[in-house]
Amino acid sequence: MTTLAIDIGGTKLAAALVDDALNLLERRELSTPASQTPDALHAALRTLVSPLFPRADRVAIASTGMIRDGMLLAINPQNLGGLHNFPLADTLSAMTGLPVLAVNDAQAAAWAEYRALGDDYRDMAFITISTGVGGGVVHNGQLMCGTGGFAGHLGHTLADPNGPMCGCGRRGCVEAMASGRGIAAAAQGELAGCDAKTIFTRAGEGDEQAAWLIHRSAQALARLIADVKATTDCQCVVLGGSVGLAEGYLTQVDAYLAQEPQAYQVRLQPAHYRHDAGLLGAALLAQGDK
Ligand code: ADP
Ligand code: BMX
Ligand code: ZN
Repeated sequence: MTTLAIDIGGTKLAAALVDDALNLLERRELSTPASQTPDALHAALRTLVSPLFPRADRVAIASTGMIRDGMLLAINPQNLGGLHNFPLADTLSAMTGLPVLAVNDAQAAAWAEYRALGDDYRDMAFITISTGVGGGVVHNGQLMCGTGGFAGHLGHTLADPNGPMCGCGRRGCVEAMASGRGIAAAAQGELAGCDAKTIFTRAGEGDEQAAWLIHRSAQALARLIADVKATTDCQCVVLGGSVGLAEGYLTQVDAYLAQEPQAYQVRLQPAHYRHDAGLLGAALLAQGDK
């Protein structure tokens, strides 16, 4: 069977045809529309999947937001151009005529990365540092989704009670400081208006403010990881997303984590499936693997 896997992020939309052996047969990518209207997302998804779905047997979606009964409910609507909710499964079902499974992007990625770890692992966490900060937890071999889909939203735990407002309505979330948007939002002076990718480039060129913004993100991440270790006693934490996978980032997080007491130390590694972890995790779940 061939799965049309779709990954809906705050910055980019990706889609790929995936076979049962998890090979990516064809992959496409578009920017996520910044409009607040569901119509814009609908149109972008149609453009993305139209060339692919005639060759697919089912659809598997990994999407930013809390996914409940096939609906996308934003915790942080700012990450989706202000869009609060969107009928994800119904939209793709009407568009393709195929059966549809939808799951949160970080939960999906956690499952793919857990399966890539091997038999010695039962407890792990995946954290994406991307437009937002998302998370997925596998506990005793089971992917935690929660009764309402909110489980593992690690980016909305508290980093600093005096920190910046988060788009979820809470002050000082990890996401508000450590995510791509959080890094960009704190930039001042000549870096004001730059995105996180540009800030990483500037840090590489020796810009002190850029380096400080990235350190602040890595430090918030390390504290989050120590909290996750204390909550789940996970055997490893896998980092993904374009910020999480950026050169040198994981090493900085690891260095901050090393400053925590021994009990909070945990193995950190980059996502085995790199930027495709969400796509492949959704495909695996649609294959009935869980
Ligand atoms: P999404 O959130 O849509 O899944 P990404 O994982 O690509 O997408 O994350 C988008 C964020 O990552 C943006 O804030 C962007 O500026 C930043 N980014 C993209 N590429 C890089 C890079 N090479 N290095 C550092 N940050 C990056
Ligand atoms: C936000 C939240 C999570 C998501 C995470 C990473 C929304 C719309 N999204 O915390 O559900 O997993 O961002 O998403 O509330 P990404 O767009 O950075 O991949
Ligand atoms: Zn928040």
